[in-house]
Amino acid sequence: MEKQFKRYLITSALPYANGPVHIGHLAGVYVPSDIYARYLRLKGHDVISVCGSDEHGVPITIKARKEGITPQDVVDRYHEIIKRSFEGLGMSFDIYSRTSSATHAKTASDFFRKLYDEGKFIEKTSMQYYDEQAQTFLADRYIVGTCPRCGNDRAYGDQCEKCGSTLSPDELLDPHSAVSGSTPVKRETKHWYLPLDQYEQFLREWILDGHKEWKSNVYGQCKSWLDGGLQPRAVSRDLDWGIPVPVEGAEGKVLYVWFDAPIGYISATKDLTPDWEKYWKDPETKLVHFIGKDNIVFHCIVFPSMLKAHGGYILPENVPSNEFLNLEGEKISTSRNWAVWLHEYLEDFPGKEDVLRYVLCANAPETKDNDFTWKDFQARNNNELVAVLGNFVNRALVLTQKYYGGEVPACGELTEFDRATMEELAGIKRSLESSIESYRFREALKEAMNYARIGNKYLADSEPWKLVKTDPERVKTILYIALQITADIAVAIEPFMPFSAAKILRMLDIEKPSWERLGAADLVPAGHRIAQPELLFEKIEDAAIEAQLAKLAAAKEANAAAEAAQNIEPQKDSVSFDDFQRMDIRVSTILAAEKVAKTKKLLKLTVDTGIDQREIVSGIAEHFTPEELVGRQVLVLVNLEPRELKGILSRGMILMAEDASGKLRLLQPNEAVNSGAIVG
Ligand code: B3M
Ligand code: ZN
Repeated sequence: MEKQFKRYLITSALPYANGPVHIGHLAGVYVPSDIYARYLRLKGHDVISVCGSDEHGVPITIKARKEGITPQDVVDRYHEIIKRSFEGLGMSFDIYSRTSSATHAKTASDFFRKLYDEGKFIEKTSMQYYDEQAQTFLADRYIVGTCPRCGNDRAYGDQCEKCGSTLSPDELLDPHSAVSGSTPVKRETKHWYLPLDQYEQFLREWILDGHKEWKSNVYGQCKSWLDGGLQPRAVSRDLDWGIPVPVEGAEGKVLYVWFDAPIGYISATKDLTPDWEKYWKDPETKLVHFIGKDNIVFHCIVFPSMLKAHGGYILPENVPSNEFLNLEGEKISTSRNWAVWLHEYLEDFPGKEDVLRYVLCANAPETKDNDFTWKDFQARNNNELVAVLGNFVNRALVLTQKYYGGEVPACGELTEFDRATMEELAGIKRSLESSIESYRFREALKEAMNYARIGNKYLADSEPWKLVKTDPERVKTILYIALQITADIAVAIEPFMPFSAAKILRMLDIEKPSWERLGAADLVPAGHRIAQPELLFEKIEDAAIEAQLAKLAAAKEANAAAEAAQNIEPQKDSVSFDDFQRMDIRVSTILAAEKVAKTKKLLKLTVDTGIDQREIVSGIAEHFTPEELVGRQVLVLVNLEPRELKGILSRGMILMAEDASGKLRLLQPNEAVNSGAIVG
């Protein structure tokens, strides 16, 4: 027998308030957690779902520095964007809090202080990079240098983004500070560490023996951490953004963001209800953390050790975590803008919140990384939501209007076929429940959609539109059943697609039935009058998809340009002033241009150098048409040794600027000048 719980506490990873939320976050964490919370509420459980912005940590200070604003400005901006976009998507958090709140500062500070007072930390000094010019210790991210693995000279002290290696600041060659650019020195600094090694035994028993039911990706990661042996982890940092370490002699030190952030779940609960303790301290509460796979160690190893060290708190019953969602075959990347941002989606597709929820759940990376493509998004909308779900609901409602003026007909005697259909429907509830309760939401969504599939088949096979002429009594029963299925759908899809569920209920003009009534034979009673039907889903046209693909293409182009800008050729060996003086560069005017026959790249240009008129053969035919060149002023190296090309004597060279992508641009004086003017 599975343990029964009195209440549920659901947490969703707190998004960093240094950028908006994208579909990867949604598919990995938020869509699943909302499905779970809505389902439990429908079942009538005592459940709260908490979330909030994670507003501390180095990336926020980096963003602030880059934009010349304060970290507070950064988090204020993104907290708003994230909160609003979550609301737009119908996320049903009972509270969306933030870790810069006063409640949180106190909660996290007290938590640290208790552990400190009880001697649960160890104090250690170590040598860390210090920027003497800026007078600050440098977080790993603030140290830039050359990657020892791939030679990238823009690697960070914690990671090289070019080759993906995890680094430590000591491995970087030629390290320098991202704050001032100066070369940092090593300085001694003191920090507090949570000795995770002391919690190994507890963790082994609790997870490896006690939670074999956890998803294999989560369990597997925990096992490999534990098998690798745990080390003490620093829980403080030298930084001026965060919650101050609440002990004497800790000036300039703050709590490490991964120490304070999970405590944010507790603070959020406090902000939600004065009754918060029963959710955190009563073993009859089921605590479930929804997180992304890069957060597993913090939620399964570090935070439980913190809770254990503190005492008095319950531990999570489960930590469902998904794999990653890719976008059009590539890793989602915030810095490369390779993402579908929730707030932009909501603007681009108003009224289609459920479509995104549907697609992200139907295609969720539950057991392996998965790919989001706009084509698949369109196909799922058009072939599943419109053609199956919308179509069934629409037919049931429209036929009821048409035949009975919207009044639900009475159910007559059931046929064999009716009974078989209802039996099939009755089976769905159980498997839907077991899928959701074991965090298999893709499977659950398929089950929920089965109501519509079966409904469609029921109507297609019984053909009420034909029978209405020959057996009108029978049609009443058929539509009565079709309307009950419609109501089933409203209940079953609510966790997944709350907007559409509400719309169906409005069209049926009934109150939301409880989950337990799912499958009941009288959800929409005979004689009740339904409202006017509207379309539940609309087809998504190619143009909308192409616009999204164009957005991604633009991001790709911008990335290529940015990358090209980084690949600057190193400086050439120096030349003497005399060497330079020997080059005779003149402003010249192009008088004529034509392609050199039988070549792809060559143009024959006739130029007025001021000295004479001459011909120059230039390999620029793939970059410029003859027409766009004629009449332009350019710079010409006129004393370059003449050279014969394709039978033409070329006397000089047109100067061009070439970027790293190989694109050429002409150089011309900023205002017209006489041909022959000397450049130097
Ligand atoms: N802010 C990390 C992340 O978004 C983080 C989660 C905190 S949960 C306590 O990946
Ligand atoms: Zn590298």
